Amino acid sequence: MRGTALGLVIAWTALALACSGTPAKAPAAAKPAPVTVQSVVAPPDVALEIACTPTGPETCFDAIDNNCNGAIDEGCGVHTGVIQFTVAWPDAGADVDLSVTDPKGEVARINDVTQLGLAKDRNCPGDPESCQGQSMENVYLVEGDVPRGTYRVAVKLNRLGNSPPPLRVRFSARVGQRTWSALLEFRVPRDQKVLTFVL
Ligand SMILES: [Ca+2]
Ligand SMILES: [Ca+2]
Repeated sequence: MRGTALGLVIAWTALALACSGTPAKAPAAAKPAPVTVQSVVAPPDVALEIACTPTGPETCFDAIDNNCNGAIDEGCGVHTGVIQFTVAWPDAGADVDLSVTDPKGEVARINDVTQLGLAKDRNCPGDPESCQGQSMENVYLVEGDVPRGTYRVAVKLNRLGNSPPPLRVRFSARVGQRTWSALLEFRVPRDQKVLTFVL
């Protein structure tokens, strides 16, 4: 009898110890911090518009967030993301390059994803079949947390097309809840506009 009681005490103590060693409750997964943009720097001849004016349903391949839902050219076969940089231009013969360098210094490329998660759609005119006369390039964050740091966005004219200069290239950017847009004017090949977004 005494032995049984002692056994119970030992068992009870062991159970109590085991319970006290268990963490009370796993902490809830931390919510990702909101994406805030510390600064945006654009060349003096680039007028960045911050406000979005809804003009109707989304129109494809114009690099404009027509419906002001924060995604640029969604539903058009291009990817969107919490980070998105997009250019579009009206002359299919002109060659414009969008080159985005992520905070680790890696450039987003087609068919590849940078370590931080940036990827690129479309290289126009490139293979004429792929752009079908719709000149547009798009860089986006594939998934995951938004990497903080400096994004360098370079838009470069490689070749003019059939229309006389200037070539007007529509540029739009989305970072978190905010979007920017501007018309970039290019006159001679190798002209380049560089914008930086610091998060
Ligand atoms: Ca949209
Ligand atoms: Ca659009």
